[in-house]
Amino acid sequence: PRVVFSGIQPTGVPHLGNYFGALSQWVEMQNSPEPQTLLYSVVGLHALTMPQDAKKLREDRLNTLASILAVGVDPKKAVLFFQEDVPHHAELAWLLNCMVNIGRLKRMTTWKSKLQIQQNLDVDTEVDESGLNLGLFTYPVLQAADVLLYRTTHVPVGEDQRQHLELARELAQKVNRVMKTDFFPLPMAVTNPAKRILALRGSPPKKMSKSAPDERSRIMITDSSEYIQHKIKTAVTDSVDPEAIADESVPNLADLSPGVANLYTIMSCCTGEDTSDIIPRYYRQRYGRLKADVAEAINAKIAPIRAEFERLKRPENAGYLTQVAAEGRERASEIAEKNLSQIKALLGIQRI
Ligand code: AQP
Repeated sequence: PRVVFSGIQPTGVPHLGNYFGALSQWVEMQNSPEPQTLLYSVVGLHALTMPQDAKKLREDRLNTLASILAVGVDPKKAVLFFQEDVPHHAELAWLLNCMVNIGRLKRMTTWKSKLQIQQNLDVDTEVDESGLNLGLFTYPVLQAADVLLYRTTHVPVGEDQRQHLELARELAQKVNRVMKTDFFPLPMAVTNPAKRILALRGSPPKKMSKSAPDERSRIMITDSSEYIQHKIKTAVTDSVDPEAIADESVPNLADLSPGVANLYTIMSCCTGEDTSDIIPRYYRQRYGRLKADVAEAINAKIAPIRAEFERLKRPENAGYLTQVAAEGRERASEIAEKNLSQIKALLGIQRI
């Protein structure tokens, strides 16, 4: 049977990128008739690789758990837990750290872009590596540990996580080869490139992100209808006057400027309609109508999620969230304990 693992950082309320890129797949997989174990985790240890305010982090952990439930993850079907409640993640990460070299991690691009943000640099500027936090540098190893700990076969994630998963596969292969075992299955990324959502602002365009300083660059799954309208209205498009375009042929998504293409992508993710069916309805018109309709489509999609989030966050439901987390911790720990003790035995450091 397949084992599915995926995680999300408690760095803020999830946005449309997190939702379409990852969370909606979590829900989809949960409804598959295949025999499977599903593990979904709020990964606090990963959040600590960037500076965090403890009070905000405490709040965001609960918001993230409530968001996962609000989008429709069913804790009866999936093991839903906080990574930091299961210490085996950090322990396996150490074991895997002993099998990776620095050269391999240097080829990852995520630490560079996070360090650029931290050091306030442009994309093309060289970062000062001496300021690189060791935890941020080995983030992909911890992620490999998250996945391998449960002998995961499938990992539903956004497109940006592919390179990290590649490392998890390499490490699985390495342990299998060195220890002459087939203990680890090779985990497979389950991604959907059509669901990569860009930030609504900023140039050059980056992916929509929870921790980007400008809150208007992302739409959170709890935003009000008015706030969604405002953010979409002020989203960056381009300076082309669509009404002055002479060419009457309908463009492809790839021919459009990133900001405009992103609006079509978001609309398509919300309605399920293909972008090639949407574009002809708006092409060669000013962006106002497209933007109004995109905002409406987003609101229609997230209104029920927002309402459920608000319900779960009421004080009387705090006990329910604690209970979900406690049950998740117990179920995840049981699998983690069994697997990690086998891994330690393979490596020669089992209990005597
Ligand atoms: N813009 C995006 N489009 C599609 N998928 C995305 N994901 C993130 N951004 C987009 C996917 O969401 C899942 C959870 O992400 P994460 O919280 O673990 O960390 P992240 O990828 O670093 O996401 P953020 O929102 O940008 O957080 P911060 O700003 O804190 O780093 C992952 O599966 C990711 O692929």
